[in-house]
Amino acid sequence: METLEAVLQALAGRLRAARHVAVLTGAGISAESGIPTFRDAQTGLWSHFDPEALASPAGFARNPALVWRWYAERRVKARAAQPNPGHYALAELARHVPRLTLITQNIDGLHQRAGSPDVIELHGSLHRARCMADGSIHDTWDYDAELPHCPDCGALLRPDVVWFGEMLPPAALETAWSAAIECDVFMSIGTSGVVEPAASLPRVALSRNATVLILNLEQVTTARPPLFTINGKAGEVLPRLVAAV
Ligand code: BJW
Repeated sequence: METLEAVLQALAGRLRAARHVAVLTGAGISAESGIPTFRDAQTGLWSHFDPEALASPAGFARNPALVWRWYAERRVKARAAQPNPGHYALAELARHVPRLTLITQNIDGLHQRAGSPDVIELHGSLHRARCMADGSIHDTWDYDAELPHCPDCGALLRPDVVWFGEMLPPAALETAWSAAIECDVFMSIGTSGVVEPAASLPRVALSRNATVLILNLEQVTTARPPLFTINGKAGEVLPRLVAAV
């Protein structure tokens, strides 16, 4: 079995030669910032809440105040959290490769706060709300209201996130899909890889002969070249990888 150092050196070589690197991140990269993941059995957000009830249009229609309370708690937690070495390492990597497309399923804004430019947010943002009537986007709203309303037209606002059964933002999905098709190296970091269409992106990259890394605390797939897998913490592994580039 190859040592972690050997895998990191091999990957660093691929990254040095790459013209385009694509990175997909999930809840795992923010875990070391203290933000609970979705599916972690002990501490995951969804061990306390029913996701279908909260992260779906039907759930919001049924109990908008409960859904808003869930997102308000998460927004406060995200604002109080700090980016961790994993977020910073990806921001640093962008300065060492000709082109890096950073795609995230996270809605916490921590990549941006770590200095990553042009983050592709596949599932929206905790830090925006959307008017239910005309779709207008709001960066601030009445945070104290149990049910915030649009300052322009008075209609109900909703979190500007993507719930189950909803389409992803078309431009973000197209950019992510193109990056998976075109990149030389694709890194999937801290995601369980069960939620589509994001889960398909590493497979698309692999089918186009990119080098693919799956970095996760747990075993999520079997290694076979050009697929690298590393079981470890993103906040520990990514700084070592970027230092080797
Ligand atoms: C660490 C770590 C450390 C921990 N270091 N690692 C095709 C087949 C089947 C179903 C579908 C399909 N196409 C579409 C669907 C339906 C559905 C879907 O995928 N369902 C699946 C559950 C089966 N998809 C959709 O509905 C999507 N819409 C769509 O496709 O529209 C068209 C369409 C609709 C209907 C039918 C067909 C087509 C929309 C998906 C939207 C997902 N939204 C959410 C909520 C966003 C807002 C919010 O945050 O509240 O996005 S759900 C939730 O899951 C959230 C996350 O972004 C997403 C992914 O979770 P993630 O990031 O992977 O987190 P975890 O917790 O699952 O994993 C963390 C991982 O980190 C773990 O593996 C740990 O081990 C690891 N880890 N610490 C490294 N330190």
